[in-house]
Parts: sequence; structure tokens; C-alpha cells
Amino acid sequence: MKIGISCYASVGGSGIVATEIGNALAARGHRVFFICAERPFRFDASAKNPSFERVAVNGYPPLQQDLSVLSLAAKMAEVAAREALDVLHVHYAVPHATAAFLAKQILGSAAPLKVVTTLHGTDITLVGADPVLLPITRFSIEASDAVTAVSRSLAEETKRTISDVPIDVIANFVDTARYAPGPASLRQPMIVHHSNFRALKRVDDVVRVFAAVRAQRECELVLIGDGPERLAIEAMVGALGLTASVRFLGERLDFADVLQRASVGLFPSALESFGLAALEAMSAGVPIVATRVGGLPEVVGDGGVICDLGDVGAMATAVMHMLDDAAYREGLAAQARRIAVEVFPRERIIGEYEAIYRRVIRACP
Ligand code: GMT
Repeated sequence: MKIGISCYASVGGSGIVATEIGNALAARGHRVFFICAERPFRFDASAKNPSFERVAVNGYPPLQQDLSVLSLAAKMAEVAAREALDVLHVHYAVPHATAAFLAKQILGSAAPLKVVTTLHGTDITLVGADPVLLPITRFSIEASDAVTAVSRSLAEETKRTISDVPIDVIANFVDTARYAPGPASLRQPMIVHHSNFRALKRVDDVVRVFAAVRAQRECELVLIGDGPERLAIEAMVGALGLTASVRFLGERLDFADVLQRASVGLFPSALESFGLAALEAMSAGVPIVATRVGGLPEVVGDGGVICDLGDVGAMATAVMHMLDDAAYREGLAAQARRIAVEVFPRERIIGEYEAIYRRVIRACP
């Protein structure tokens, strides 16, 4: 098949997942075109397939409006017509499914373009919850030929708050060869957290949990990533006198080596439709302490401990149990790895996307 993919290129789970899907589809013989404003994070620029179609966004000073969605729609139509795309797979309802709808209208019935929309969470729980954007979010979802959500929780939330359209749940996956456990001797009393440091990741709770644990145990906290809360978190770490035991690694393309040394992954998010970061850690054999929100319990399963949002005491107790009891920790770690490999296998998940592409193509008038 010839497949176009549009996603947010910036660091974030949806862009990472879209890139991995594109790579896997190309490896299975499909021709894949990424249609985005920037090369997605983790996109291999040297590869011929998938290839990258940059959306040029020109600024016109007298116009105040941002024309990027219109530029994207025009580029989608151009690539679809030129390459005879079978399917356009867009990640995020707004604005990508909206742009895809416009592209379909530009092409008209002479060149029917099928649109598959994958919902990742922020598009539903934040953007979709904005009453100003709700009608266009609903419209963009309902105008898609197929809709997928990355967890059961997100599918249910979408049905409850936005639209009752049929939604296929297709979970995310990670590269389990890249994120693999190393030798057991590498493990240290280290807690790891990686995210884009948005407020909803509750990195402040990571620090609070660590402070409670560090008061009773020798251990280290490693924070990977960057984002709006980073400076505030650095200040908090300093104010709590924890600077010597907390390391900020910043944004890293590959951090499997860090995960291989960690004993616990801590993800106390306030909102998380899936939790790709938790799955990356699990794949590297790191047991998880996370919150009971969104899709996190579906992902973590028995590869960790789920606590109530904001329950710093319970999270600290769970972390200490894992640090203290090697047999318990190793049991959870083995489950975590098994879940990443067996419950979220890349090839089966790509096969599920291919089946949806074929279904919408077959439904072609
Ligand atoms: O959560 C973020 O900051 C990024 C966001 C995104 O759109 O990239 O992540 C969402 O999609 C990921 C991939 O499906 C999921 O693993 C995240 O849970 C989800 N984030 C939220 O629901 C808040």
C-alpha cells in the first residue's frame, strides 16, 4: 500500500509512535510518506522509505492567522494525488484529521482518499474538552473513515465525551530490541523518570516521592527529558537539598543504557491515555510505580504497582519495597519485560493497522 502519515514532529509519544509505525510499515514493503512541518523526532533522515514531505508554512505579515493547518491540507492533497496514496493515517483528531478532511475535499471523488485517525489522548482529554474546539474535534473524528485509540480507556473517554463512532483500540508498542534489559549486575538503587516535563506529568510528585525515599534509603533519581516545568523542578530539587542525588540528563534520543541501570520507573501523571514512557522502561526490565489514570493501569498490568493520583506516601512505600526486596523487584521486572514483548508486540500491532487500512480501502466506492 501507499500510506501517508501526519503527526506532531516534536518530542512526544504520538510522534514517536507514528514514526515507529511508519518504519515498521516500510520494513513490511509498504511505501510510506511522512507529511509534516518538521522531520519527526527519531525519524531516520537517511532512509529512502519512509520519505519525508515537508509542509512549507509561509508567513504573510498582514494576516494574523496561522495558516499551518491549511498548508498541511494542501500538502496532503498534493502528495496524495502525486503518489496515488491509498490511505492517509493521521495522528491526532485536531488538527490533523481536520486537515485530512480538507485534503479529501480538494481531491474530490475522482481521487478518493481514505483517512484513518489515531487518537492519542491530548486531542481528546485536553483539546477535545475545550468547548470552543469540541464541534470541530467531533466533526474531524466522524469524518474519518476509521478511528483508532491507543487504549480502551481513551476509546471509552472519547465515546463518553465526544462521539459514539466505532473506535478500534490499537495499543502502542516499543522497539523491544532497542529497549532491552542489560546484565542484572548493572542495576543500581536508581529511580528513573522520563517525560516532556509538562505539568500533567507531575514531575513535582516524582521529586516528593524521591525525597521521602531518600530520607530512608541510599538511592539516586535520574530525570530524562525537558519541557516547561524543568526549571521549577530544578529549583524544587535545590530547595529540598537533593541536588547531589538527582541528575537531570535533558532530552536524549536514546536512553536504553540509563533504563538498564534503573531499579524503578516512576510515572505519577495526572493524565495519560497510554504511557509510552512507562512501556519503554518496562521493555528494559524496569518495574513501574504509576498512577491509576487513563491507560496506565492497562499498560503496567502486573509489571508494577498502581497508586492513587497524588498519593506520595503510597508511591514512596511501593518504591522502597522494590529497592529493598530484590526477589520481588526481579519478579516485577520479568513481568514488565514480558508485557512489553508479548502484550504489545510490534508485528501484531502493525498487522492490526494494515487490516484497518485494507478495510477502509475495500469500502472505497
Ligand atoms: O503526553 C504527552 O505529553 C505527549 C502526548 C503526545 O501526543 O505525544 O502523549 C500522548 O500520546 C502518547 C502516545 O500514544 C501516550 O503514550 C500518552 O499517554 C499521551 N499523553 C496523554 O494522554 C497526556
